[in-house]
Amino acid sequence: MALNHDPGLTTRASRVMARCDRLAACTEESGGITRSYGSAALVEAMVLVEGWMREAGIETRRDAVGNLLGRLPGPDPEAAALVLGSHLDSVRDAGRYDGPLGVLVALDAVAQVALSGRRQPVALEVAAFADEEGLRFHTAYLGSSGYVGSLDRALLELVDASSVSLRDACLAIGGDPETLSAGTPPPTALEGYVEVHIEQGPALERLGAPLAVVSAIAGQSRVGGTFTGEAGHAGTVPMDERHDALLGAAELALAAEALASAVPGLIATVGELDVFPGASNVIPGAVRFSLDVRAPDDRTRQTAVKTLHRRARAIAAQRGLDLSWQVVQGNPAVPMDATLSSRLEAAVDAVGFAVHHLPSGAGHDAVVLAQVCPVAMLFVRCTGGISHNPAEAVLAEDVAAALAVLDRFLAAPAEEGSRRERTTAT
Ligand code: HGY
Ligand code: MN
Ligand code: MN
Repeated sequence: MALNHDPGLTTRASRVMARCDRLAACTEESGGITRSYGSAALVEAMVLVEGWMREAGIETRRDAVGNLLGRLPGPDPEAAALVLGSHLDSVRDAGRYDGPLGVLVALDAVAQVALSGRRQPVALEVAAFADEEGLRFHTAYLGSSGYVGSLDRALLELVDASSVSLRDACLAIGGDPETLSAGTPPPTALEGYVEVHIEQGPALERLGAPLAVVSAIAGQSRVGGTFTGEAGHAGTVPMDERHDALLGAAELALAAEALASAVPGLIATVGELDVFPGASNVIPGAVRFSLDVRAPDDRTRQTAVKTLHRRARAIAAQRGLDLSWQVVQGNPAVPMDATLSSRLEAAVDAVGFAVHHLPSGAGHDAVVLAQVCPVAMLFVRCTGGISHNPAEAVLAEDVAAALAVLDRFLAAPAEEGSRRERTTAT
């Protein structure tokens, strides 16, 4: 079903895309999009989005970890809020839609409610989370964890590659570390969380469909470690006398690939290798690595992390290396809430699209919000399934489709509410 007959939606979709382009210019590295927690680039992006919220008559605030929140009050100031949003931070050399599309579609849909003057039974809160990717401090979901009040205060002492603490990054983005873990809205104040996000995979393109309702989010383990060997002269140390840390890390990366290729549903990636001292004529003395392991089934993922830890120890022993290994983060697989998802499905159907369901291999802030309220997600097709890559792209008509679905989704409770009022009134 093409929505291009609705000029309003087409115009709104174009505005969302233009705003994604504008946010893409907020970057800490020229020539690409990089926006990490606490960076001036993220501050700039937050200021832009806050301006767009205020233009729409939405009250804005920042919370203790620096998230930007825009609230459309409901009839009862104490009423729970339905939260819609995503994240504004990015990975390194990112695409422009991973995160911002979800924030800006949510903002546009809530702005539409404000414009309509329609009474909502609950407050609507647009959340622009300040850190989902964990690029700078290697712990994902800092923003949403701070929002729900589950952020471990010990993380404030983490330092980045330039020895800047997470505490200072929090202050730089307008957060207030001293009040962290108090939680912005007490968990009881959330009616639910809905996140629109690009699929970051090829399934929707293969289906020829613009949207899908997410069924579950895969569990994720993040490991940080270091192989330490012996730096030496590349021209003089015989091959059989070396303790080359990089070769240890390379063997681990290949072992992770082999294991994940053999176990159904398992995905494993060594995404980072920092080589020390990092000179062409020096045998690597130490290599810091990251390992990302995911699976829809938690037992599969946890077993894989243990297997790879054993393998890493064997590689270190065989090559005369030391090994440090730390599971930095572990998030269980998260099923989406059936009731909230069925409301999303009904909206997709009512707008005239087939209702598809997809699991998410990527992590999302919904993983954290699920700790305190029902969550649901809507995927938007992305070109070639490409993401975490500057080539990330979406179609304006698919953005229009997502807007139409959110409009319908937000209208439904009001109708239900008024239906409830009518029945009680009669
Ligand atoms: O890593 C992820 O799955 C997400 O992009 N944070
Ligand atoms: Mn994302
Ligand atoms: Mn991402």
